[in-house]
Amino acid sequence: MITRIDHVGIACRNLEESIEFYRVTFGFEVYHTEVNEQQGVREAMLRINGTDDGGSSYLQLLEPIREDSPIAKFLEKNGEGVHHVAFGTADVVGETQAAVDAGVRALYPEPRHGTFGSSINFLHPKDCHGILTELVQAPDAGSHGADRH
Ligand code: CMX
Ligand code: CO
Repeated sequence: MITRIDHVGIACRNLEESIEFYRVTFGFEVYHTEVNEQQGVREAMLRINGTDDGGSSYLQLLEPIREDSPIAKFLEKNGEGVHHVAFGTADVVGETQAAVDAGVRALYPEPRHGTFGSSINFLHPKDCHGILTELVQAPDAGSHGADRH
């Protein structure tokens, strides 16, 4: 079951400038930052609200750390903007399989490492009406999907 919008991923050219924009304009504060080498990003999570499944919803600001990364390629083609939408679930393997069974391509055969040590997979944007869709299982999703800081 998908239980929330976990985050909206936003491609940024300069992480600090985007963080400052969201702070000044909306009052959002940085909740967590990390570098994900595998995904080729430096990222900041801005927590927007908690949800009734014990998780939260975030904006994920993403700056590329490599020219061959998906975010660098996206920026080159489209400029800054919404890159993907991520749904939260307690069962990323099961939800990915359900989407595959419905005819949607998953990008990875097995989940990979995401923010906060979560498990993630992506569904191809061409099979999702133009939206790159991420599925996220929080590290302790078995006991309520709560976040780790
Ligand atoms: N949203 C919607 N459409 C997208 C897209 C996106 N984010 N990225 C690519 N596309 C479209 C392109 O516009 C293009 O369409 P056209 O053929 O009509 O022009 C098509 O998909 C192919 O695009 P591409 O530029 O050639 O890109 P690739 O096929 O090399 O890569 C994708 C696309 C989705 C497979 C790749 O970006 C990927 O593997 N993404 C998953 C990993 C990721 O995005 N990591 C960063 C975030 C990490 C995190 O959330 O933690
Ligand atoms: Co994401």
